[in-house]
Amino acid sequence: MKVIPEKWAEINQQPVISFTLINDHGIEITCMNYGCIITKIIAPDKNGNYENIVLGFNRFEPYLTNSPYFGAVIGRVAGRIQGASFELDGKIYRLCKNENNNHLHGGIKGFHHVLWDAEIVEKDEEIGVRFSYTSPDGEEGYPGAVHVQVTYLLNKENELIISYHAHSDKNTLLNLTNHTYFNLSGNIKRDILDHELKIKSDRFLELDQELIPTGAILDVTNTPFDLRQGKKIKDGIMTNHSQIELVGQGYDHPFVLNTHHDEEIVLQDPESGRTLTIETDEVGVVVYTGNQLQSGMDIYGVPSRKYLGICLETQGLPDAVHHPHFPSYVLQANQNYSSVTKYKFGVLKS
Ligand code: G6D
Repeated sequence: MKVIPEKWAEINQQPVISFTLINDHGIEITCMNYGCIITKIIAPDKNGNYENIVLGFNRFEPYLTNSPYFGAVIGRVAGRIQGASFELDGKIYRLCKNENNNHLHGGIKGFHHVLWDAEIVEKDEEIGVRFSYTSPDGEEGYPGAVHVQVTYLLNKENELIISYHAHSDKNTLLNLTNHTYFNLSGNIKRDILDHELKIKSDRFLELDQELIPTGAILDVTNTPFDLRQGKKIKDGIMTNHSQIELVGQGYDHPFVLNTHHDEEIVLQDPESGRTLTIETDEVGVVVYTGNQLQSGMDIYGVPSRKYLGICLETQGLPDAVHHPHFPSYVLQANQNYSSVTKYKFGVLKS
């Protein structure tokens, strides 16, 4: 079990450091202090071939200029905030409009675009990196100075545990997630259409034309969103369901989880035999099938295209600040924010 730090680049004369976590079974996770971005995860297939299972870039620069949030921690608020404004304690806050008339994924200088402090963690049973950042009062239009800590730990059970902790000196909003795109085929040999996804979720959120929740919480029964028994991605999205068509012929939807720490999300690729099991204490997960992945990016030597990766962004329900019946993501002053999501890498039993 070891952590290998390596200087990768510089930004504003500050070093961008990559950290490679390696456990005793050969699982490797590479991340960096810019955006807490996960750039690579190496895991075995059913034949013991160790290959990369996430989307990313071979060079640092595309992460600065042209990344669809590959591998990044998203904040202060993941998802969209309608009209790029919200009211809190009787005051109106105006955020940057970085997607048409709305605010997406924490804005232009969201947590994916800041340099975090990093501290290596080495324990007998787990190793990793603790990233920390203090977002100053008013950053991207949000109230409160918020101190955030994100810890990645890799253990001997082939689990990556991401834990988030934060506190603010004023009432504010906080809804953190990780935006890694997974592709279990290995070295991006294929797209994710033949991956199978199982989610213990009876309900999902309806989206409007701007991909913002309408407030309606819909039953998955008899829809392509019923993933309770597992479903091939292509069988779910190659349908004419209005919500599937709305987001560009795919999923880009928040699912409300029925349960926690109960293998509530399982992604698998039958051809490689790789599995990814996700457990979380978060209320929901946004499933995004890379519907808007454009051509023109080099993803570890593979030209970018639609459906090349799938995001499973465990988080609060998007735009909750405008939907009182959604669980709130208001962080009260001096209240402790904490959240944990566990990713377990495995192979199908032959
Ligand atoms: C698109 O609508 C999707 C988002 O959910 C995703 O996070 C982003 O692309 C990368 O805007």
